[in-house]
Parts: sequence; C-alpha cells; structure tokens
Amino acid sequence: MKIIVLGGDGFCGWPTSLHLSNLNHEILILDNLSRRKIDIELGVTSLTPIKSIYERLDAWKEITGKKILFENCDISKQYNKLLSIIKEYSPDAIIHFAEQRAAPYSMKGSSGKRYTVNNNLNATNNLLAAVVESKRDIHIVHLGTMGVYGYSTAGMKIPEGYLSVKVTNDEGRDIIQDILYPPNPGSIYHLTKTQDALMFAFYNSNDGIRITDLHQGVVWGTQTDETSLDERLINRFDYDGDYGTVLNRFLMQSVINHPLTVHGTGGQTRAFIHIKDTVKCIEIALSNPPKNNEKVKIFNQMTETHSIKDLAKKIDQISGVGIDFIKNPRKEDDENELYVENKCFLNLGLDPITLSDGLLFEIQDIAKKYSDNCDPSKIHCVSYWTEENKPN
Ligand code: NAD
Ligand code: USQ
Repeated sequence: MKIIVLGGDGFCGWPTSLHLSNLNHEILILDNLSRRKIDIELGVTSLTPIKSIYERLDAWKEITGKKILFENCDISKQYNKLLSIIKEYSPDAIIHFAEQRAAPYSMKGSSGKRYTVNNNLNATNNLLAAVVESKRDIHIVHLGTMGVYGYSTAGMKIPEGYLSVKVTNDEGRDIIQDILYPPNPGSIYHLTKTQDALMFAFYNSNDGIRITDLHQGVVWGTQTDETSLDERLINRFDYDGDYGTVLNRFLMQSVINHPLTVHGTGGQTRAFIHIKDTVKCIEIALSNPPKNNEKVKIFNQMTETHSIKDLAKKIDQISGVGIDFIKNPRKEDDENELYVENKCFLNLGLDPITLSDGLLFEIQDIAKKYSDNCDPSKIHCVSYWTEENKPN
C-alpha cells in the first residue's frame, strides 16, 4: 500500500511509520515538526535522545534498506501543498496523527486554546477537503480519543462510536436510530476530537469519503520492535506536566525518586494501550477499510482500564517512592467507572498487551538510562483548567 502518515515524526506516528515500512508499505511522512518546536517553547526535551527526522530516516535506510519519504508541511495552513502531494503521490491510505494532542497544553490560557482549535480543526478539514478535491479513493485513518465519550460513569459499556437510541414519536411509534455517542469533552483538546468526528460524519455522508476513526486510550510504553533496532530510531518519551501521559510519568518519577503525582483522589479511571498495540491496531485498521458507502467506522483502541490510584499503588509497590496526592489541576470527576467495548479490534485479531511487571521494568530501565535528561522542575502540571484548580 502507498500510505501518507500525517504527524509521522511524533510519539505514535514515528513507530507506526517504521512498523508499516517494515511490512513493505511505501511511506511518505508529512509533519511540520511543531511538536519539537513546542518542546523548545516549554523548555523541555524528550527524556530519550530523539534524533532529527533526517537522521532518523537515514538510519532506517541504513539498517533496513527501506526508504521513507518526508516533506515538511503544515497541513492546517498549507492547503495547496497538501493537495498537490496527495494528487502526485496518490496514496491508498492517509493516517492522520497531525494534531496538538496534550490536554494540559490546550488549557494553557487563551493561546493554548486558540492554537489547538485552529491547528486541529483546520488540519482535519484541510485533509478532508483535499481528499475530495483530489478525486482519489483514499481511506483516511484518524487517531481520535476515548475522551470524546467523557469520563462520567455511564452505567453501561461505552459502545464503539455509535449509540442505539429509541425515541417514541407523536404517533406512539418507536423509532430506533444509531447516533454518534453524545460527546462530552473534558478539555479543549478533547473538544477538537469531538468536532473532528462531526466533520468525518459530514464528509462521509456528503462525499462518500471512507474513514476509520480510532478512539484511542492513554498510550504507555515507548519502544516498539522497530524503534529498538538502533538508538538513532528511539521513540520520544514525554514526562513533563503538559505532554507526559500518566503511566509513563509515574514510571519516570519512580526512577528518580520523585513521589508519584496523583491528581486529586486518583479515583479517575482511564483506558490504556501499549504503544506496540497502537501500531498493530493501525495495521489492522488499514487492512480492514470501510466499504464504499459505509458509514464512518469507529473502533475503541484500548486494551484495559485502570484507576490512577491503582496504577500509582502498583508502581509504589515496585519502587517505594511514595504517592503525593496533589490538588487536581483539571476540572474532572474525582471518581468514575469505565467499561469499554473493544470487540472490533479483538475480533480482527488483536492480541492485547496488558500491564505486567516485566513491561513496567522495561520502561523503568529506559527512563533510568536517560534520567540525566530529566528536568525535575518540569514534572508538575502547571496548566490549570480554571482559577479554582490552582494550588491554594
Ligand atoms: P505527538 O504530538 O507526539 O505527534 C503529533 C505529530 O503531529 C507531531 O510530530 C507534530 O509535529 C505533528 N503535527 C501537529 N500539527 C501538525 C500540523 N498542523 N501539520 C503537520 N504536522 C503536525 O502526538 P502523539 O502522541 O503521537 O499523538 C498522535 C495522535 O494520536 C494525536 O492526534 C492524538 O490526539 C492521538 N492520541 C494520542 C494518545 C497518546 O497517549 N499519545 C492517545 C490517544 C490519542
Ligand atoms: N494524571 C494524574 N497525574 C499525572 C498526570 C495525569 O493523576 O501526573 C491524571 C489526569 O488528571 C487524568 C488522567 O491521569 O485524570 C489521564 O491523564 P493523561 O495526561 O495521562 O491523559 P490525557 O490528558 O487524557 O491525554 C492523553 C493524551 C491524549 C489522548 C488521551 C486519551 O495526551 O492525546 O487523547 O490520553 S484519553 O485519556 O483516553 O482520552
């Protein structure tokens, strides 16, 4: 397959590009390297020493003989460039990772909110408009988020995208319809993903674009089989208060003897997936595209759920660093239950990787190896959802 990977220099996009290239797909990465620029703006670096995109691609070619192409393109702004690349390269599929993905960054005052909305919504709309204008038959695979459903206890299993509702009309007749699950975003970032979903529904019904939207949980881990081949291919590892995700943060904190930063009571339950399963799920989604005229396919891309408190306890047990319950910088429920349907991927052959001490130790080893790169002053989250969420 010929595949364009939008955002292929990022945490999920880089290992996915290598994985698909290894399977002999032809890969072209489009990325504006904004994630690296945000590191500079925030005064942090990935814990792991990531190489420039050019060094990464040269190393991949040297090690495997496989060539991945790269173009620097801001897909939220450079519409004509995006369109001509799509027409010229004529891909079978486009994977869309190219969005600002940190909830705390998106809540960093008006600049974070405006940047996230402008970047993410224009990126998605430009992609969809360009696919229509190119007149090519292209399968779009988008990375959405479990957070589109919200994290209030639903009292039911969260379905894969659509909710079957029954309404009784004026004549007393029951009408049954599948609607998009009611969106309930918890941050500006998550809000953009709910709006992406509406754009997909519209372009799918109006233009017949074939789309798979993957509502992914929190990703943990860092290396995949391909990124482990050589240090120059290493994946990024975010630990800072904006971009670090909770489990990787806790593992990193545990190796530098920093008490684990649980927000609030830690009763929040979230869905998780290992990065090796992320790349596998995308491979599966590409091999199972929607048919012509099929509605947007929505899969829940997660393998397990855990409460933050239970994760912290588990890591405290293996490290003994202690737990620091801090005032929650976010406006979110203190406690929630979460049951998620994930049959789509399981039925298509996903064999989930779940939390095991072995994998936790593996990530701790990486964090330990590069712990000199950690700036402890960047660990705490200093992005607050509202004034009331600020520390007393
Ligand atoms: P990331 O920030 O590491 O990677 C995103 C990449 O997209 C970066 O390389 C960035 O430079 C690029 N990019 C952003 N805006 C762009 C634009 N306008 N034009 C071109 N390139 C642009 O993020 P990630 O963790 O790899 O996440 C990828 C996708 O997966 C995101 O859409 C995110 O919402 C989704 N996701 C991530 C997680 C997670 O835990 N990391 C979980 C669920 C969903
Ligand atoms: N949390 C802590 N302590 C920390 C960091 C986080 O208690 O040090 C808590 C948060 O308050 C939240 C939960 O852990 O309740 C998850 O936070 P997170 O930063 O790991 O994840 P989140 O902000 O939800 O975002 C991440 C990715 C995002 C993706 C989302 C999937 O950055 O791109 O969409 O996970 S999901 O959460 O399923 O919506």
